[in-house]
Amino acid sequence: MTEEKFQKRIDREEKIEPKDWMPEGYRKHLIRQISQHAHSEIIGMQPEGNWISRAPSLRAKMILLAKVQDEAGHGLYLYSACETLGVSRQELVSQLHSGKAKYSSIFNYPTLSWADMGAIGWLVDGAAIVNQVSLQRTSFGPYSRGMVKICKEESFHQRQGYEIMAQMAQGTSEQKAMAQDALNRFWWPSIMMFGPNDSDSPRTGNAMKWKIKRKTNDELRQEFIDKTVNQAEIIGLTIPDKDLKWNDERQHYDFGEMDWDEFWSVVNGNGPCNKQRLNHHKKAHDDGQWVREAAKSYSQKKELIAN
Ligand code: BYC
Repeated sequence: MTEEKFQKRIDREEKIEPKDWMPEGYRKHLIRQISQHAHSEIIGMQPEGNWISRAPSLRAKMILLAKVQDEAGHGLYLYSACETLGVSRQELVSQLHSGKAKYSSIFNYPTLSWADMGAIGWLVDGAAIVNQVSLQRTSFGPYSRGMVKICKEESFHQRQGYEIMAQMAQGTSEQKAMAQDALNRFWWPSIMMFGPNDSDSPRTGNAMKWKIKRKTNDELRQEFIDKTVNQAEIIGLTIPDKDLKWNDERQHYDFGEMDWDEFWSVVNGNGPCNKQRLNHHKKAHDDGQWVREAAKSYSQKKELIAN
């Protein structure tokens, strides 16, 4: 098949499946994006895992524990989808460890208080949903199907975060201040999750042509902001952006400029927790070596018996 025929399949909205012919660029683009998405889910367990043992009630602890486990599951769906493209899990993990593969910048910020669990669920999962709802229609079958499952769980995550924020915002003045402080620290990093502006996004052109991405970084960012402003107002918290203002003509909120130096510094490995996150992952991976070896010998033994 030629690239031209492949493009026609994409334009007809046909899903591309792992054994179908695909241009090498399409395959590589998907491996990059899906693996970075998987790494984000797995590294994303760390900031919240930090609070499991300090959750303020048994109910809160059970919910947080379930949420963090869900993130592990999302990572596994995504690694499996990525492996259908002919890359091994081992290769993907070593790309993460060497710094070749990125993961979402948001997980390089520390979680300093219980309110941060609220801010992450509300804003980070909220931003992830906006992005992932659009990815449900991505052109690669396994990625698209994975997104459908993930979105269902993600909307529960967003609600549990918003519930924490709403409760704290209605609590004592100290609790309200904690919620506002978490919003102040997580607002801009959440906006940064959508990536560079379209004019500075080298990957968007091919991603849109191949319908891997269905909406651009700026379109999704605007969607997230439009939907979140009202949620903040309902619970009486203030979004830390003095330029945030409804624009009647555009029928969207106008908003301020992100700190792009901070964004690129975090993306390039120099955020507040980049080293800590990666070192923790490397250690957990090394500590798990015996489990992988045991599983391998067990399956070899089973195969021997079966033959
Ligand atoms: N952070 O040309 P661009 C979750 C990189 S986790 C880091 O716009 P693209 C959750 C980008 O990779 C959800 N890097 O690229 C888990 C590229 O570098 P490379 C995570 C970023 O791919 C636990 C370069 O900058 N979601 O829900 O078109 C608890 C140029 O960018 C970032 C996904 O991964 C960033 N923020 O667009 C709670 C969604 N932004 O690869 C929640 C899937 C950009 O050329 N991914 N870069 O070296 C995507 O939708 C897209 O890949 C992105 C970037 C929007 C992230």
